[in-house]
Amino acid sequence: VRCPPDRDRFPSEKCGILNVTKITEHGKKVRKSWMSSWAVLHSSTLLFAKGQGGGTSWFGVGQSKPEFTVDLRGGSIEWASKEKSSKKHVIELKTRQGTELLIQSDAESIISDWYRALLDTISTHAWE
Ligand code: I3S
Repeated sequence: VRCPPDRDRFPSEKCGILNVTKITEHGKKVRKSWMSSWAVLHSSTLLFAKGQGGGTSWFGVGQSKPEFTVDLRGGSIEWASKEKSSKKHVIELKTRQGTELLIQSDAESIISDWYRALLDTISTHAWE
């Protein structure tokens, strides 16, 4: 996995391509729309940017724009139940702002690493 080229502008503890969809926004259910996205974890922020052409471009560098950022402070994660998605290896991420996301990868090792990293981040920033 190639990480963002501009490490000074976009430093990251972890990054990679994941499948992601919102399921709730500001407490309201929204229609699922899975997309493949660059995920970048930096400090207590998780940022998703739509990849282009296999992930070589990066916002600020190519045309892709940041899609959305998630503030992990006060958030929570769990493995999603079967009712939430028919996909394998799905993490449900809830934010304090009332946004819920599903994050998925077909590769178990990749998603397990993300689970650990997100849990670490959430624990570290829980009381901010
Ligand atoms: O929870 P749902 O409604 O079964 O989610 C599926 C739908 O979002 C579906 O889109 P359309 O209903 O717009 O065709 C997606 O293609 C599926 O991937 C969603 O289910 P999974 O189980 O893959 O999260």
